[in-house]
Amino acid sequence: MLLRRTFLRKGLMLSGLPFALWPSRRFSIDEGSTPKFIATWNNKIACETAMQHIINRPQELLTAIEKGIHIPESDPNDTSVGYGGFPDRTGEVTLDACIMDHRGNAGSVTYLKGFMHPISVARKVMEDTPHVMLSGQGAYEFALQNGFEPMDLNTDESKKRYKEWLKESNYAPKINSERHDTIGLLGIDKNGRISGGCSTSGLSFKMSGRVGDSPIIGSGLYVDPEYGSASCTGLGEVIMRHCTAFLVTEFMRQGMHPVEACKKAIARICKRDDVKNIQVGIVALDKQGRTGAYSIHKGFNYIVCGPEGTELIESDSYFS
Ligand code: SD4
Repeated sequence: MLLRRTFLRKGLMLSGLPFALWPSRRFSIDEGSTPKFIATWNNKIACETAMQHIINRPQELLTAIEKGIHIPESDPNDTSVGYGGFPDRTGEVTLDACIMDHRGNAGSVTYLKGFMHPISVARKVMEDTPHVMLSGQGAYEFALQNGFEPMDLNTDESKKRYKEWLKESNYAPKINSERHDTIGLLGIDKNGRISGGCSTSGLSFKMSGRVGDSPIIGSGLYVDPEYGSASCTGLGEVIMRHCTAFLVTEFMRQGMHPVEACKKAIARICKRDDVKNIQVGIVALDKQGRTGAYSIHKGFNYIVCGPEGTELIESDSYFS
């Protein structure tokens, strides 16, 4: 019976479903029911995969998150995560990911080449090493030693787009114009334990060696085991300078609802930075199972999957 309905809000359409217009706040997926998952962008299958896993194995929240994130990581058509992610300006696909469990343990990999599932390598770093973060060659060797299969992450499409990009070699990330699909996936189980993960190939055609916010604990992801979790997407350089995910969880710690916490963090960014051409989107989930999101500009959407069903929601934004 779980996952029995899929809802749409503000007229956004999910694949294969008839168009429907749901006024915001019409249904109660946000009212604190558990288990629940929330993800950046339209990562519907990832969220539902996580949900299905926790229904079958209620104790495995972290594995549910990991399995959910595997979906975009292995999707060749997702050009901002894992296999098929657009390369940097030297033609290399380099991946960033991190994970945090319900105790606040953390693992992360940055600038990882040649493996489809950086989220699983990050989890191994968390569980099997005395460190939080491994980078570049060291992360590569660690993955090899732990049985991960090396592979070419470029697809015909990503090679083609890279060749096209080389003609002008112009780097200017624009609001919502790239296919932004970086996944930040947060979850809560029926015992109120929260965990999260984040995975990306970063900005398309970035400088070689560039690392974004997504693998940085407190920037692209943070789990405060006592109060809530947050994950970010958008221009990593801005997200990192504001320690955005940590900031959101601190606001929840002060008693704010996840929506208010995301809104306040975005307002902080907008006050200090020139954000005319910069997009940042945040999702948050608190210890009571309540969700929220907010972005700088229109165009950010997110998925919530709970006992009532799955809902794709268009985020409210600072600029309308
Ligand atoms: C980064 N925050 O590497 C990521 C990009 C992103 O959807 O979110 N893309 O800066």
